[in-house]
Amino acid sequence: MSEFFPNVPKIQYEGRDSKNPFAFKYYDADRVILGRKMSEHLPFAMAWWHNLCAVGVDMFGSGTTDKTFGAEMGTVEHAKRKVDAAVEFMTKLGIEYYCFHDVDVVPEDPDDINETNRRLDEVTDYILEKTKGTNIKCLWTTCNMFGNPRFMNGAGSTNSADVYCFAAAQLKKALDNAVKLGAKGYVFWGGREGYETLLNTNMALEQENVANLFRMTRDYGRKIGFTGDFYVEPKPKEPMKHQYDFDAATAIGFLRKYGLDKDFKMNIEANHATLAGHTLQHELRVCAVEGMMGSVDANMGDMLLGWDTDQFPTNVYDTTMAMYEIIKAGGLRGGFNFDSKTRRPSNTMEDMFYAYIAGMDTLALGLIKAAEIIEDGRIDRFVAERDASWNTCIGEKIRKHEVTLADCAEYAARMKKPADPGSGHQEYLEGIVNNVLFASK
Ligand code: XLS
Ligand code: CA
Ligand code: CA
Repeated sequence: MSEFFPNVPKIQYEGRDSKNPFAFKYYDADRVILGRKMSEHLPFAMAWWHNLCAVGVDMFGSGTTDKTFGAEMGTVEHAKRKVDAAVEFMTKLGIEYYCFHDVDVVPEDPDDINETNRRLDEVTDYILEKTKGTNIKCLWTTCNMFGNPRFMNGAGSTNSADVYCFAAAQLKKALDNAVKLGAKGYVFWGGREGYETLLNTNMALEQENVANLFRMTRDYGRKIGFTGDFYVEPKPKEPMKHQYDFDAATAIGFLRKYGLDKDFKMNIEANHATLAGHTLQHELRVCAVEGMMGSVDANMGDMLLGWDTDQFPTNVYDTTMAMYEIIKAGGLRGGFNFDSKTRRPSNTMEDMFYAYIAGMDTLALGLIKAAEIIEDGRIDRFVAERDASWNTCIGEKIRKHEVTLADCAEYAARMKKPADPGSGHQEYLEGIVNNVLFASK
């Protein structure tokens, strides 16, 4: 079979001085950082929907990119050519994982879910056949329960029990496919699980129903031998005005309320973090603190735009602080899924490679720099010193619940006035980060 990307060679690591656009400057898969290979720190994944399906349509204009891959769009033949293109693309970049929604891999039959499921069987068989003998595998799968008009009022949070059952049917099939493809995870992104107005919304009922759908999916998955993680992917808004999985803290609280926190972890997307008014680092820190670090949707937003632009991550400062959190939490259970799309005018096949090379290199550089910050030790030392009072006699007693409020007040009365708590030294610490980032070695 002829190649889909004939102008692109296998991408190799050539180092930071290379000017070759088809080479990694920082991602060196076998290089060992803090005792693990870069490829182990950074299990990269390709998002089927952006890379193989999206053609550059936006609200003001039609597609700019040809993703026909030599077949008529919307046919099973085209679905198979996308599999071929995926394998070539991933092999050339050395990417091991892929992620997909059910309707990314097959065209949905508008009238009969049984026909959609038959197509899913055929094309997932084809994925298995084409990836046999390679190291390409499924990171996570998910269902598109937001695009079709039947989901306009939600899927798990819909007002219609019939639509809810339809969502359940898609979930059941997705779990079957997760087991078939050996996926490490299943993602719930609640695109329509929220509301436009509380005037027509019974929030208590809707949240109860969403939890029930999570529970039934978990039970079915475990029954058929799915041993991976279930993930919730928080997002505060878009498409809905308010989405129930607003941010990591909200989603984790929800899972705990319904006793689902053992089977579920978080899938944190950088662009969703900023839409929620947080940094990616903040969302990852919440996951680390709560023991819910799962997987990452690697991308970035634009601070001047208030929506989900899904740009490739090219901001080294952000990836450094993200990798700092991830390394300290012991790594990801999942991987780094490039839920990113090339800009509409970046419309050549080569642009898809430039984008992935830039994204992979930016995460690799973030990893290198985060490891340097940790090895440098000044920031960790400062935080430990800042909190030193919690290791003193009174500090320890408070932490161990050995004193009452009155005991603390008595201690304060004896002191008369507390000692100066000490400077936060923020600018000094920011200077250290810049020093590590930009000191040339
Ligand atoms: C949309 C989400 C979506 C999920 C998977 O904003 O990022 O793509 O990752 O359904
Ligand atoms: Ca995402
Ligand atoms: Ca997104």
